[in-house]
Amino acid sequence: QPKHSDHLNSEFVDFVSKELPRDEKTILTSIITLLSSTFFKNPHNTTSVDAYNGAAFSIRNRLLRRLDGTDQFFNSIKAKRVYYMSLEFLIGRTFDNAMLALGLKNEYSNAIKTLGYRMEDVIDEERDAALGNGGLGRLAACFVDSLACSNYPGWGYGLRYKYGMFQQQIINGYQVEAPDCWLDNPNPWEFPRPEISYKVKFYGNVAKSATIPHGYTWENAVEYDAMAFDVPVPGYGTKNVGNIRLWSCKTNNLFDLSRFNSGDYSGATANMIAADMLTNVLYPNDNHNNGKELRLKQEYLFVSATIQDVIARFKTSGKAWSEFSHMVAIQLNDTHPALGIAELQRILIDDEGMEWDQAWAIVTKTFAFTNHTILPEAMEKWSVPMLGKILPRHLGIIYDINLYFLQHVEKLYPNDRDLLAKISIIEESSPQQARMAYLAIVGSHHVNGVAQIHSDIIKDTIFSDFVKVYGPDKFVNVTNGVAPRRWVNQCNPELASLITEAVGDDSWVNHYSKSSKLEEFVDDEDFRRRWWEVKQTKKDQLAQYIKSTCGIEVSSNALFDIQVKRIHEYKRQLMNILSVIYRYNKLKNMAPQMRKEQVPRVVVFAGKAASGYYIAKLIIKLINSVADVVNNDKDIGDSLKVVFIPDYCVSAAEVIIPASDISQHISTAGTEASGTSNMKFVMNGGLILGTVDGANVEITEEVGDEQIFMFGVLAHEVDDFRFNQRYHATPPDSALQSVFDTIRSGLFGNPDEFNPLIDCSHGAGDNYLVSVDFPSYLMAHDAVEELYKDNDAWVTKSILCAARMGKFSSDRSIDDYAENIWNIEPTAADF
Ligand code: OX2
Repeated sequence: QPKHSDHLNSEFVDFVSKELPRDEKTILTSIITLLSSTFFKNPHNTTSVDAYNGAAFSIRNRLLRRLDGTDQFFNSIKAKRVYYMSLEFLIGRTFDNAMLALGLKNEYSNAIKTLGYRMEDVIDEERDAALGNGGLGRLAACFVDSLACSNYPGWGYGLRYKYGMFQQQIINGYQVEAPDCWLDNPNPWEFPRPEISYKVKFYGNVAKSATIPHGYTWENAVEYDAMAFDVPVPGYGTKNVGNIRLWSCKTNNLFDLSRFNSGDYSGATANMIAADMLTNVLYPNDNHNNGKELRLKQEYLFVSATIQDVIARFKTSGKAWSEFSHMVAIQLNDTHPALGIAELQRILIDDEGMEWDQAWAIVTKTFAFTNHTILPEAMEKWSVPMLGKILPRHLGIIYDINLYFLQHVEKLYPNDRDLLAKISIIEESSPQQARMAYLAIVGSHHVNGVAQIHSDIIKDTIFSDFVKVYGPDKFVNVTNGVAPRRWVNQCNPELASLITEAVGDDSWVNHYSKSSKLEEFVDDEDFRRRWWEVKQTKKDQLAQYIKSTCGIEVSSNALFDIQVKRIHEYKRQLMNILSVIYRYNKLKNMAPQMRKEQVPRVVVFAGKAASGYYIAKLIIKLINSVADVVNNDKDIGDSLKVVFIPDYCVSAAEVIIPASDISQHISTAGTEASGTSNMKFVMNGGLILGTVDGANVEITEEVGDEQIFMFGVLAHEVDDFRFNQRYHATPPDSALQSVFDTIRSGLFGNPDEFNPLIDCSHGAGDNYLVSVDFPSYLMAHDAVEELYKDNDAWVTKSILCAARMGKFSSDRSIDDYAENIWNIEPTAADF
């Protein structure tokens, strides 16, 4: 560390310890300074992109000062820290969120106006940071937001993918993927930290250490460097600023000059390209694992750099190793970072010279594991030969962890060979597979599901053997939540000001249960009118968005019926579009006068399908083919419109969600662990049409079952249908049959193309019970329509539901984790 002169030091200290002035003049000057220096612009060639860059970098400078202050503050009080390890952070945009958090949106808007731009347009210049697939990644983003807003000493750790979630185009009704080059423009929301980088090894072999008694050395490995980028996370209404530290693999040092000199140009860059690949792309699979070698390497690069960084920070505290788990809590966001367990054990033994038991005690007091799914295709398993090749030392450690674990099980349940085989971390298939969920359970002090029904199901099914071994207390529930900052205050300022009025101030933004005050206004006619006007405004905005993204005109007087999420069989967008076909047929068969009396409806879909997921892509095609027919049918007009909005992403969700009258969360019972968009819709005054699944169950408990449209079989009934031969042989009911007939008639194009969809909607292929739930689903739709005719009754439900969503703030989720799992305390930073 260079020593500064006292004089320089005191100036510097003085500068960083003062908050920057918050007046408009200072802000305008900071933007102009950035434009004319950093961005090399003058008043004649500045565009709205430049205005965005100037304002965004100006905000970022404020955030960085606070991030540094926060970090130093938590160091000074030697706070226990929590690290949320996640391969995905679906952040979306930051600019608006940051201005609101700092309470400077008006000031920045005025500065932007002075420069000749409109804030709305400037906000639209920002590219989404789409480093995640769906719910799991967005949850991680909401959680770091809550950590920051509630003053917890917590950071996220992740990977800085050069290409995020692919961009989805719809061409002739088909999904076409294009790369997401989100880093083409300067990114104000990351700060490169070249001084923070770690070596990460792959391949090679292990040998007994000559110096460390129980240790091994890892030799002949290929080494890469992971470098840190810090992404500040603004806290709303607090000085506290959190951080997501993202790792990127360094490549420049891998250029092979000697090969270049000998004319071998591709050889000269081969190693660079291999390194680059490691943090190049996000795997675009939601709830699906495909066991690829590159993915394993991504996971290990992430895990190794993170654990090294956490240890380095722990060491600056000067505390003894026995204090490690009092200073550090690590949450594993699904099994993707589960190798961290083996990595920490390796470092403690091979580098720090500990004995196995001492190291293992530290590991198991540090990690906790969140499970997000019970879908078998999502369970991570790594082929043992592949693990052994890429991470030879870790495979050895996993074998040892398993050995000691199985010895423990054997003591509890002697001679139960079956149990040992079922519970072993190593699955005896050919080749053998390492079950990462099992490693995560064995290496963690707590395991949680993400909604009560899901936490119950994992204890009763996929993890029941572990409950036998560890007892029930290791398995807990933490119901998911969403950040009210983004999902109400930012995306729906119109509604936010109504809530502020009801509550009396804006304290609900960080204390969301205060929104219960809304309930007192449910009989206030003027308030109800304004509540409905807000919904109309948001529907108008969505209608505009639909016009500009799809070229379709929709009437905002229609009922807006929305299903937006990843396309997946278990989420049953297929059942939705089949019901749309049914509705279309029904309208077609009506006398024109009667048709006019029906509640007009706009059915909105959006969502990406994994690039290799054939059925999901075919569902998108069917939706678009149906939309084509329905939207161009003159008889139907505004009675029914079908829209597939392309490229669903966080910033699109911010427009779509506030505009729903009804939203659909219709997964087969037992399959959606939680769902989180359901919470966002209700907070924005939308009602839910849903199954008894995931967080729908707890939302029902909170808002009351008379407020919500629930249908379908229950989770415990599902297997009876799934594996029931007699049921498979039963033909679909007449409504569903008529829909199949329509598809087969060729109305939506080549009917053969859609045969696979018909096959998985009835009989033995109907794994997600579309045909079982279809009749009750149609009835639920009728109930929705009936209620919508009575605007008063509808608005009442809308207000009551929104008022009762306090539980679903991610601040509550984070408080639950902090208290029951991490044992950490919030402290408002004092700097
Ligand atoms: C998702 C789950 O499918 C969803 O139900 C849940 O709300 C979300 O995680 C956040 O907990 N990949 N994505 C998920 O699980 C996995 C695995």
